[in-house]
Amino acid sequence: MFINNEFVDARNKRTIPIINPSTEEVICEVQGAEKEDVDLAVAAARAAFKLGSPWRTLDASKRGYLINKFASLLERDFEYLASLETLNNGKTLTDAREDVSASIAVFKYFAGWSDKVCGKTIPVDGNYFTYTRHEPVGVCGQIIPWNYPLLMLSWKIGPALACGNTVVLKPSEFTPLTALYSAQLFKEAGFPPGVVNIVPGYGQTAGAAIASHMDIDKIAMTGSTATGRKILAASAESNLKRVSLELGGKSPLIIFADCDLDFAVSCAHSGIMNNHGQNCVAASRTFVQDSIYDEFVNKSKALVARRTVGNPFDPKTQQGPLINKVQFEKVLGFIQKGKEEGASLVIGGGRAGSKGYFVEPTVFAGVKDDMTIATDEIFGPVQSIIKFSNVEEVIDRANRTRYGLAAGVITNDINKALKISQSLQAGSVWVNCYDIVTCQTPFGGFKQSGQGRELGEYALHEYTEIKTVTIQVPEKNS
Ligand code: TXE
Repeated sequence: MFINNEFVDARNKRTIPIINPSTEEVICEVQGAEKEDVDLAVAAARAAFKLGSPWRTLDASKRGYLINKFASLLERDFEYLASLETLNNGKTLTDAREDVSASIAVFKYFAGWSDKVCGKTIPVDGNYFTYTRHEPVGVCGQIIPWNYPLLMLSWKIGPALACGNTVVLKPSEFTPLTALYSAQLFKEAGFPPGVVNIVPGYGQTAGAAIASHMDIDKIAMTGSTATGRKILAASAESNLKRVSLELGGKSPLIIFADCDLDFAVSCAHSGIMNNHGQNCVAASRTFVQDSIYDEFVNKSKALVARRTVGNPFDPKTQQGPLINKVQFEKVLGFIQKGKEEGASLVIGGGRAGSKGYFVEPTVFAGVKDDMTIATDEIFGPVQSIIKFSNVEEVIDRANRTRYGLAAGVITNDINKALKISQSLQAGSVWVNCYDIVTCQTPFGGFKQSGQGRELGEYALHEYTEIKTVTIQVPEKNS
């Protein structure tokens, strides 16, 4: 683990085996942080945050310079990072390269914000001069998942550093390798010791220790809704640390008969199949208008039949393995449930190959709103195609979910697009496109998909405290 700019062992020397999901073989062992290791990392982050410390007294523009320097080191080690991500996560090398590019963009974007986080002067009543300061929150605990390991690190650490915080980040116990590799790049870029600390470890131990820590000021987490609930409860029961959560989804993509059908089929296909369906905004409920339904299903089947599954390092591969045995069995369990509950299996539905956690890309038709595959987050390459007839009905059905992360609509009718985008309860709505997430735009969920927003200017609010300073003045003039 990386504490105070040094790699150190866990106090109790326990390690975690890291598995290659393509082969089920152990790549290496990493240190498994527990509470006492988290305590050390928090102490380092707290010391780095002390008033008068090198980090607190650094010019804001210099923070931006260091973040940019770090981004340039990611660029230098681009191929290594992409390969490491593919080895550890199983996503295709093509996708891993996109993730590294996107992570670099996120760091560069937030580097630019470093010296632009400003307060206001406010014309208050009375003889007072009042201004606000946007101060860093302090020590930030950050817990990230396994589906986009480096990218999630960038979403968390980028804005935290831009605003002047210090960080204790726990990568997923399944995918800590790119986080550990980039740890040394923070040192190389010139960040003072203790500003960024990386503690690989299990959720129930290291994660829980972060969530309930009395000396962590803010926690940001991406993962399941169940874990999000635990984190909120731990905050309430410890020190009421600030909490931002990015959780699960069951996002609707609504396709009207007036669309360009081939485009809609391909958009819906990549909307659910990207990253093997292990994507919080996966278009996991494909609503298709009745008059084009059968043709849509046939074309979706044809597209899935051509999808190449296999070695993620092969440039021809479009889909690698799922992340681990638990997810593999969970996804196959959902497929079984879909069949039992009466959905019609159009293609796929089984394991692909005999080694590694590969699942065939799968399409279900005839899916009803109350079937488990239409209500629960599957997090696998399973498309559920659902029939609808009109605008009012589909809005109501699309919103009937506990989640609210994302949604999409495909139509050539601007009025339908506007009505749908106003009516859906989702943090992101895409019209005639899907899964367009950029570093400049806020991202987060309505309802049980989370709290707060990441990316864009909005992310800065999650990483700053606002202080109002009021000074008595002898006389006030307009
Ligand atoms: O998630 P967890 P899992 C969803 C998806 C998936 C399901 C389960 O539906 O099938 O969650 O995945 C840490 N205190 N998403 O079990 O457990 C954990 O170590 C503190 C959606 O892998 O939520 C990891 O670092 N931390 C999602 C992180 O939480 C705890 C991405 C996420 O793991 C903890 C991943 C605890 N008690 C899964 N328990 C998305 N929104 O993109 C676990 N963790």
